[in-house]
Amino acid sequence: MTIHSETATKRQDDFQAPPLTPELKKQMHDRMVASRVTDEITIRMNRAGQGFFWIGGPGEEAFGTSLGFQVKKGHGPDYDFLHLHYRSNPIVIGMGADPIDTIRQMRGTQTDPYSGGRNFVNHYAIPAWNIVPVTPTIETQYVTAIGTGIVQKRHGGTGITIVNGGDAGTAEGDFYSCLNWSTIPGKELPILIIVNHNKYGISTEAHTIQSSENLAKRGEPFGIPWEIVDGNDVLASWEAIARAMSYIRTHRKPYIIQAEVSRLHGHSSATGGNRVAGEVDAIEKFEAHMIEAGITTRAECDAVWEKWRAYTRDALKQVLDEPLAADRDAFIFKQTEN
Ligand SMILES: Cc1ncc(C[n+]2csc(CCOP(=O)(O)OP(=O)(O)O)c2C)c(N)n1
Ligand SMILES: [Mg+2]
Repeated sequence: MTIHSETATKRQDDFQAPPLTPELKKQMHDRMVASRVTDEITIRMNRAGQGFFWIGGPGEEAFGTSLGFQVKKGHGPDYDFLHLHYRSNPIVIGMGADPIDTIRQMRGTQTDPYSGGRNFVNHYAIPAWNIVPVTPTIETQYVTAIGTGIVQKRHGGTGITIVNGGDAGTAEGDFYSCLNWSTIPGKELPILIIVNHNKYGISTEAHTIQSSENLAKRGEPFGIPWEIVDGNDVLASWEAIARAMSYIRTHRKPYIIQAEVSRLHGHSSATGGNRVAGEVDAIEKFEAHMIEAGITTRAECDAVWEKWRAYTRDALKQVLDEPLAADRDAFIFKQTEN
């Protein structure tokens, strides 16, 4: 692990992340599998004509769940605000969201609590947890994050703003607006700026567009501490997030994490949604670690997969009987009501 800031390094030298106990690891594994299985069933729904477009986060479970478990969850400026993107289901399911609600949004039912069936799947909006509405426009979340960052700077306390997005999006000006606004002298903002680097923007390979694979370093001229972490590794992700959060909660200043992640099913249903060979699978990696450490067994892991597969199968059956969003719903669930 290398942290690229003298201030952060000095302060964080003796930093101890909250311990990842065996029990916590098992709970995290459970939510990682829940998230993956939810992606798998929503991909199948798309294929079966039961939902019209799929996009999600298979491959981002290690980093996302590590984040979801460390969020200070609640409503209002004393708690963390989350400005997420369409691959953030591991974070939200990690925070405790029920997979049936993701299936509802995929189906477009009135019972979808995030948008009443009016938005794409994995486009969350959860007022009780400060999850502001996810938009399909990439990178705009790095600008809305400034708003809650300002509120929290003025409010004080330990609540922070978390913004999450992809590598290609950092080429848009919104990313730099976030760096700029969060480092105004004396008015720095408590924002955890995350870039999930999966090496693609839809079908464009990052190396054909970006001058460097190191996007986090772009915070350096702004004086923002940054680090790059293996986002497929739970232990490394857990520690990086803990370190960053501790810095931001205490100093009320921004911090950048670039998480190297896999993209296990391509971009979305627009590119087919098939499983991609040759990418590291974070859940397989975590299971190997836990089995090796004697925390769990292969049979126990299989039981977790089977539990969530049965749960999501039953959930889908239920959701297929629920009413679809209707024309009249166009004027309810407006963002102003969140
Ligand atoms: C403002 C805006 N421009 C373009 C698009 C089309 N678009 C959707 S996803 C995407 C690529 C995003 O890549 P990246 O930021 O790396 O995130 P990833 O999907 O790889 O997680 C683009 C260009 C969009 N949704 N919004
Ligand atoms: Mg990408």
